Amino acid sequence: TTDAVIFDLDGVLTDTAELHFIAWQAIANKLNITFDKEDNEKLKGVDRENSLKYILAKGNLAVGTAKFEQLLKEKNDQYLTLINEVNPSHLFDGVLSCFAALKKSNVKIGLASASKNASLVISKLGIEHLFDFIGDAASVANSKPAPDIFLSVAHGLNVLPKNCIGVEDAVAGVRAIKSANMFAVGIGDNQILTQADLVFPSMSEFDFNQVETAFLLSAT
Ligand code: G16
Ligand code: MG
Repeated sequence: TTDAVIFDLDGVLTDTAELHFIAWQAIANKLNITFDKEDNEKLKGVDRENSLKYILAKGNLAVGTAKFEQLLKEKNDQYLTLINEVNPSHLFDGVLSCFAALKKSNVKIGLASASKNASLVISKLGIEHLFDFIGDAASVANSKPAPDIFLSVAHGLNVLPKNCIGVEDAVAGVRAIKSANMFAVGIGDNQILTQADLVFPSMSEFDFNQVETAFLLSAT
């Protein structure tokens, strides 16, 4: 049985990648490191510290701890300014009807985002009341592709991981779901999300009946 569906945020419920991109690009510019859309793709689902490490490595730049912390803060300050503009119109099509279908089936809804700003974005989107549990990225030891955040959300929802379905748009996120021993639904390109058990091109195509059928079949 499906006890819960646990969603990723960026790329599944809304597109904050563009805002992360603007904020990281400002940092990279200052450091004279080129940072383009292709780089940003690689940072999807990657936590803040590891994203900065990626940018510094690209520029062959080493910085001390204090400078590293300052850059993280600068990036986040700008990101916070940008997400201040997020509103319910930024919610991806299909999310509300998907959540309604889950509620109707008495399936719990969880959030497993790598973002420490996830709760803020969720409230800006106007959907916080629809979640049974929102994971805290700051409290888990290992970020995606480690299973930690998905496991902590299952725990917070008081359900067993094997009865959970995870929904992700990033390769590292799908790996995290599979490592957590959950059924993985990918949102995006099935040529890229090859480890997912089922893939939909976007949330508007997410069909809970189809997901449940595939999940039940995979469990037998
Ligand atoms: C998101 C984004 C990443 C971002 C990370 C951490 O992950 O995809 O690009 O670096 O959160 O964000 P913050 O700096 O706000 O803690 P997810 O898991 O929601 O796709
Ligand atoms: Mg994502």
